[in-house]
Amino acid sequence: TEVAPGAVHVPDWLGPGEQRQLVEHCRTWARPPAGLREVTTPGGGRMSVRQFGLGWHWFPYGYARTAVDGDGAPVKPMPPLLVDLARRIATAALDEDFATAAYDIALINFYDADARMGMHRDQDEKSPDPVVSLSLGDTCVFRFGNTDTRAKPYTDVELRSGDAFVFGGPSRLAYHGVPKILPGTAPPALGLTGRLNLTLRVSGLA
Ligand code: MD5
Ligand code: FE
Repeated sequence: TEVAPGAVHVPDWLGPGEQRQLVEHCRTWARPPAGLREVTTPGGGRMSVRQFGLGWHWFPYGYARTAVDGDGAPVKPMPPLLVDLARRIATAALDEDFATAAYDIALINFYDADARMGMHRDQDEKSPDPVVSLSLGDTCVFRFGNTDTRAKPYTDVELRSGDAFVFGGPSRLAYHGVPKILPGTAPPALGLTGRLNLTLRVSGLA
């Protein structure tokens, strides 16, 4: 379903078995060193979403190869399985071939029942290639806005466990956020309380 030009929701991209495997991988990747951590904003606030990176680590507002605002350890490598997923999903969703695109970042966000992500744009990547998002666990309300302002108009979409979403073309720099998690909606077989979101990106950095 195309929500806006270049913004495509692909429900149920991952089957139940693939979702379980990916949650297991995330548990492993989230362990120290350079594991899941809290992110502090330049204003001294703390994001309610906890996060870690593979390939690169994001901090407000840039990328590093070490967990600069965490334990300082080298970031784990970008797993080939995520590179492959990103290339296949972007190619399936958009009218362009991303089979060799240089996906080199996975940012993995964990939302508990009360976590939110405010409206923002992802503009710390130097490449225009699409961002591929995968959702696991609890359903969320995802708010897709517009390119000009963080205010209305926007479209609210529920993202469920196993869904993919691709942000490319004119939607690559749109404002977006996660105003709400729907607690207790994760598939029971996942054994996950809360929501995991993987965003697969091309840094365009050396
Ligand atoms: C999430 N994550 O579900 C959200 C949505 C983030 C982030 O926003 O930065 O980690 S994935 C959505 C996304 C990524 C890049 C561009 C756009 C949406 N977009 O243009 O709407 O945890
Ligand atoms: Fe974002």
